[in-house]
Amino acid sequence: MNDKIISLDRHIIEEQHRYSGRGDFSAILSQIVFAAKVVAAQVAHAGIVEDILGKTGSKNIQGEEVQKLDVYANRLFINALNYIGKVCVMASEEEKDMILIPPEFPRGDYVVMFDPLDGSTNIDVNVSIGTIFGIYRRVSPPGGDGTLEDCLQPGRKLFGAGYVIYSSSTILVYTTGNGVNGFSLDPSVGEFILSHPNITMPRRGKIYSTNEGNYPYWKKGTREYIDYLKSDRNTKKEPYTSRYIGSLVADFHRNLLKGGIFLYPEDTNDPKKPTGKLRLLYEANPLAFIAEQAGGYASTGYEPILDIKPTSLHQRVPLIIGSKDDVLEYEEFAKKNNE
Ligand code: P6P
Repeated sequence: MNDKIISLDRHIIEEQHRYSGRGDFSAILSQIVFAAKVVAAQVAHAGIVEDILGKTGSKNIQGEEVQKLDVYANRLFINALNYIGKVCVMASEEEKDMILIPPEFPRGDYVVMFDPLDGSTNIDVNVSIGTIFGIYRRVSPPGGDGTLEDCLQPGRKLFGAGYVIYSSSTILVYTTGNGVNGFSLDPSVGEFILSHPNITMPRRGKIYSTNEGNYPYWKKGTREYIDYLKSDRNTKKEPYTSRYIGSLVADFHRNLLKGGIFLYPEDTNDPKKPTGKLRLLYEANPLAFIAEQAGGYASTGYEPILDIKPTSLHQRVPLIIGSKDDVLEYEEFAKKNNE
């Protein structure tokens, strides 16, 4: 048995001295880890346990069919965080409004945003899915309920962020602003163990990830960029490789480790997606924080994702994220988008 094993719990404690030190943030992360372990166990059996397969027949506020596992994961993260006295307000993709702490529990100094189970339409076809989370310190006065202002902070203010990918193995990747580390769940002991220390994203990749079915609806510069990647005119002098899973966490995780660029640009055809499909608060911002901490970059094509001042809980943004030189090169092409 390797005595150099670093568990996630140990890593969180060792990181703790870098911030408040009171253990509040560590307690939040530990609760997220607990909920992720429970979700991982359910996802592993989703193919078997009929009662959480298939749709509830209801739709979430995005108007999307809600899979039972979505509902389950959402409740799990809320109930894991609302009673510990460290959180004052939460927001979830599955909840129309911000989530206040029940009156019987104390309010804390942190704000948690999360997408409990992103890519859930892939559950029934056994494709990797994920949880994405971001953690802020509150900006409203201590003690009382959290506010919308607490939720609408720019990504640049993130205190911590991470994701869990439920796949052939369950991996949790997180940052508190001191680099990015990945931990693999060892089901035999039920612990996340450090497996990807100090993740850094290659400056330039050779993979691009996007839904090319939307090509006709993209703006001029975006179309020209994808054509450029598929030609020998790009810096690699050969076409990039196309890899698209259709599950954001899975596509992001691969590009984080191998390098590459993921694009979900604005879509001029779908009135629901004039500024893209993905959500700023609990999808783009946490992944952008991780990308920048790993030496990558995330942009709308026109500005850094992390600089955006949010205006609503579920606002969508174009998301161009990955290897820094690739994303910067896209920004040059995007200058033609509004010609
Ligand atoms: P499209 C999954 O539904 C999701 O929210 C992300 O996980 C994924 O990146 C994106 O939508 C895929 O969208 O339009 O290509 O199916």
